[in-house]
Amino acid sequence: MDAYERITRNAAEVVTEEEIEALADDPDGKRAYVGYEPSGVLHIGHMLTANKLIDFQEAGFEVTVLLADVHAYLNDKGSFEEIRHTAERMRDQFIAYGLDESNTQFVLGSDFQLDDDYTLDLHALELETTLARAERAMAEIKSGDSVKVSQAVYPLMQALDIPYLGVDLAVGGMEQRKVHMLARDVLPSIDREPPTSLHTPLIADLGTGCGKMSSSEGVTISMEDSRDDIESKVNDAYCPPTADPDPTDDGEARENPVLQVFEYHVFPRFDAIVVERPEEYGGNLEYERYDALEAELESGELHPADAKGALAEYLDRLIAPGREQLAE
Ligand code: IYR
Repeated sequence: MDAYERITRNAAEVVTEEEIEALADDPDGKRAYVGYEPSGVLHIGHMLTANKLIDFQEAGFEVTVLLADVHAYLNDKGSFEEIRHTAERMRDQFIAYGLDESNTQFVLGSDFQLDDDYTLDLHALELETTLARAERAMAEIKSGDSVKVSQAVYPLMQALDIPYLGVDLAVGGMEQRKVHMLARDVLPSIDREPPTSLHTPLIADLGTGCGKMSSSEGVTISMEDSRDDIESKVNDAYCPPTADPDPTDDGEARENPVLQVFEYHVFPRFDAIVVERPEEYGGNLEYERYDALEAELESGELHPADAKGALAEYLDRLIAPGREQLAE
């Protein structure tokens, strides 16, 4: 797999292909980043973009992880002291998960976002952006109740992080895309380059196959889960024998989250997947590619219960190092 293929595999969107191709061909000094609001422990949402960062490292990029303490504060996630404490604990979990320690720079937002230059540039962006635009950019990150001024400042700071961190490319889930589009539009107004970005898909809730898997609602998998927790969550997961299930009776779109977790979490991190089956049921199955597993689930060769057994096993392997690290 060449650098471009590795970087863009499993991406829902890249902005733009030409820019990413040029970066992939650039021999050195290229940098990608993701920002995370610090929260208790790493969960499957963090792991999805972390997988992408691992792809970037394998393609020769340097990687920055922004532990966005000021953003979490603006998003009402607790006192500043609590958030900062959480941020420090997250670093070790990212390393346990598989980010290459020698090539990952961890930066706290408050290390540079409170500096004079940053603050003045932020005010310059505030002058260039309508409230309505800032609010729209935030719609998928924070929704509901009445909008606070902090929610208008938040996406402008996220845009400004890109030049201040000196990175070439921003990675995030699809819910971050409007912030990155805002960054493309407004940064040139303060003489900064429009940034390149890459977005990972949203994965449906494990239990229902609807909506988006998140730590705040529905079923999620985190580094705190024991092997038994993982097995029971995966056993209860929605997994019809198709990658393209029908909508619910209420017309809500559904995905097959078991297949999605195989595609976006398991296959990128293992060379081959073995599904264990007793001899009388045909013996073990081995897959080197996600497509082959999906095709055999569709054809009936692979039973959902056996797919779930394998999924729990491989998720546990991904989570075990972080779980051990948390226990220290
Ligand atoms: N908005 C992100 C957190 C975040 C991401 C980046 I990239 C930043 O530069 C700053 C914050 C979230 O929703 O978690």
